[in-house]
Amino acid sequence: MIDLDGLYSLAELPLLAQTGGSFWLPDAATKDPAMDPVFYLILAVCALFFFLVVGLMGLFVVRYARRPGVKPQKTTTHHTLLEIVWSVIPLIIVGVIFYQGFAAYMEMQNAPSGCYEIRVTGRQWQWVFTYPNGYSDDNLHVPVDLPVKLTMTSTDVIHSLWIPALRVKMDLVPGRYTSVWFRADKEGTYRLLCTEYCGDEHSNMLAAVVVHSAEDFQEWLKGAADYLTTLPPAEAGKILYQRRGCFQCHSTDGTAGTGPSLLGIYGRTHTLADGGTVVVDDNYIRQSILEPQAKILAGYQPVMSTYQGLVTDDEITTLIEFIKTLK
Ligand code: HEC
Ligand SMILES: [Cu+2]
Repeated sequence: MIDLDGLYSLAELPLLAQTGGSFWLPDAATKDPAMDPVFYLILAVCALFFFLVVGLMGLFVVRYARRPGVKPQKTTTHHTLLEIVWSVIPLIIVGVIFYQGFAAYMEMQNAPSGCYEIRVTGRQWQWVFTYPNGYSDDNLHVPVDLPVKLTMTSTDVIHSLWIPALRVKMDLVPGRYTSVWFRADKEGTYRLLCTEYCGDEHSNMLAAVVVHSAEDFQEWLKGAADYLTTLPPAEAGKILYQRRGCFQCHSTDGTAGTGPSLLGIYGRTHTLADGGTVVVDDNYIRQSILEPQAKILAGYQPVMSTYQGLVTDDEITTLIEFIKTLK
């Protein structure tokens, strides 16, 4: 039996504290983020009008309060110049905000050519980042100074990728692709959150963004998948069980969660929701991972979505070996 309080626990996912930055925005890990000036412009306009409106209101309440013995006088009902002024000034302000916002939005949407591309899959409740060499990780590793484009989709419900330090935020929608791009210009580790309420464990749908120097990144990418070949399969499977988020629904100590515990299931005969039975063997586990909806265990909801494309055959083998050790 492998000790599960090892390295790869959820508690380890860095809930990195915000450092630097202003009261309003965290320190940017990217040069000249397009949205910052727009944000401060809108904030300034709001603050200005807040004090103007509330200030005048207070002044008028005092100045024009009803007093005994003073009769209300007939006042002007209409003042063309004033009306033009209070229409045109806001129109100009709104026009400026629109222009600034639209320009920033276009810059955020249109990725430059030559981006480094990473595929992102959101699922309940885990991020999976797949690199051009086919390796998938649960954290986002990127090279510094290179534009990176994320092509994203979801296997279940809508999720939303948010990296405050890089000023990007975009929904992941099942059945279609969305994308964002950024260029990190400061090495370091930043936080990535899901910002679309997506079920029970939404608040734990976190990941780290690790910005490496160009050489470190290549080094990391070469070595990242090594554990699959260097560790015994069952231990590699234990790491994958954490990295692919199986632990969020399946315990290894016998307690049932969203999904059944994986403790001691190997070799047992299970009853399915349709009344049939199945022996838990390698093929059944493989099918449970790739086509979870094919055989539903009695007493559970069909909420596990497919890992098709998110685990390789070798990875499935290690997961099976890991499940076998859970006795
Ligand atoms: C969102 C929650 C969720 C996640 C994440 C999840 N599963 Fe499941 N899984 C379930 C549920 C619910 C069932 C039972 C219903 C069914 O059979 O589909 C199940 C069933 C299974 C079964 C069959 C269990 C049995 O006793 O018959 C296996 C094996 C399995 N999952 C493996 C995995 C592996 C491996 C992962 C990670 C790669 C994983 N699951 C991720 C929810 C989840
Ligand atoms: Cu989510």
